[in-house]
Amino acid sequence: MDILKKLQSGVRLDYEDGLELYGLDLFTLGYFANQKRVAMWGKKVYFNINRHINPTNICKDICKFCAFSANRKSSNPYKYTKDEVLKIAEDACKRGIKEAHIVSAHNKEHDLYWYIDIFKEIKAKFPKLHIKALTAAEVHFLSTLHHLSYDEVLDKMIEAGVDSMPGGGAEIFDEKIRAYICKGKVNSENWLKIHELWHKKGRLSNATMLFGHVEGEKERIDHMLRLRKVQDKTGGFNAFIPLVYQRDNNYLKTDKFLGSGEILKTIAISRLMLDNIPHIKAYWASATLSLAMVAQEFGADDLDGTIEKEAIQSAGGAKSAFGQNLKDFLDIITTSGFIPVERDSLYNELRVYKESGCVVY
Ligand code: V47
Repeated sequence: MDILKKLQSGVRLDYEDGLELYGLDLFTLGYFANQKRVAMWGKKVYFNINRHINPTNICKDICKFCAFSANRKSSNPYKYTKDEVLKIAEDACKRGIKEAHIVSAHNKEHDLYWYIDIFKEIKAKFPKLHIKALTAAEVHFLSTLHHLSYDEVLDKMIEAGVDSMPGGGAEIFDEKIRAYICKGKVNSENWLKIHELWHKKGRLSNATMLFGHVEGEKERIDHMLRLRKVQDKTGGFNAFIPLVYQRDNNYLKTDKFLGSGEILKTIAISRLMLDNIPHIKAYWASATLSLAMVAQEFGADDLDGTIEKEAIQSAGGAKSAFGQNLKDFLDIITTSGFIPVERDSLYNELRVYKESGCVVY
């Protein structure tokens, strides 16, 4: 069957189909991805009110693409104390933040028990605050540090109050590219295994893909299909997040500057290939808010959140350091002809806006 017929019939697409999709023109791809998006979510655009907290940037690993780590060109090593993290969480809660997204570098001075204490204290003080914390790369680092199994680390996270896991550390699963860009980090098989174990404990998580560096279309499709396979087994991924590579202040040089057409194509293809992952997040911090909004016409249905303080993409050159205010979200979503929907971290709808500032429920 030719690829257009496959898209029309809605059959599941395989690896070869994925590669063929890149050969289609942007608007054909957008048409089919948008059809799926509208069938699933109508004209709703999801976002949440969240706060990123990155307790340290001192890292034992050396990922070529990372500008956040203190090993990088603009080294500015820091390590928050527990009191500093608690204060950030407390201030954020006063401003109405509903999710703390806590991820960090791999630093043995911030060991598992350091995090466990923090999570417990945050949960005790702010029981309604959703804690989305520790990437699979951190889980791997902490399990190695303490000679604990992944299961044991995940159980301790749950006991301490972690609600969901973020999708970071996935980068690109292809082993050759991974060895080149982030040797020493959790391998692909273990990244997927950790999420599968987490899902089997009844918990949800997200999955990212870092693209626009030295990988190509083949590695992107392969990455999506490895996620789809786990999702077939567990159903535990809430959202897929294609992260646009930021090129400044790091050691991963690329010839190309990823164009907006290629970004939109990849987002549209992810909507078409990942037929079992409910949400596709166009992460405004890495794609820019304007392009993330356009991506809502190309298969995405989510923008991520207000973030307040963004350290990873902005270290690499993105204009995201100070987050995004709620009014900007509401304005850009409504003036683009979509319906803003504030969600919680698990995609339960909290507030649907009819037009900027006007709450439907
Ligand atoms: O894993 C690092 C990426 C990720 C660069 O789960 C870079 O809801 C672009 O995972 N250019 C961390 N990306 C961020 C992340 C995330 C963000 C928002 C929401 C969620 C979620 C997860 O940032 C890392 C890495 O892949 N990253 N350096 C860079 N130069």
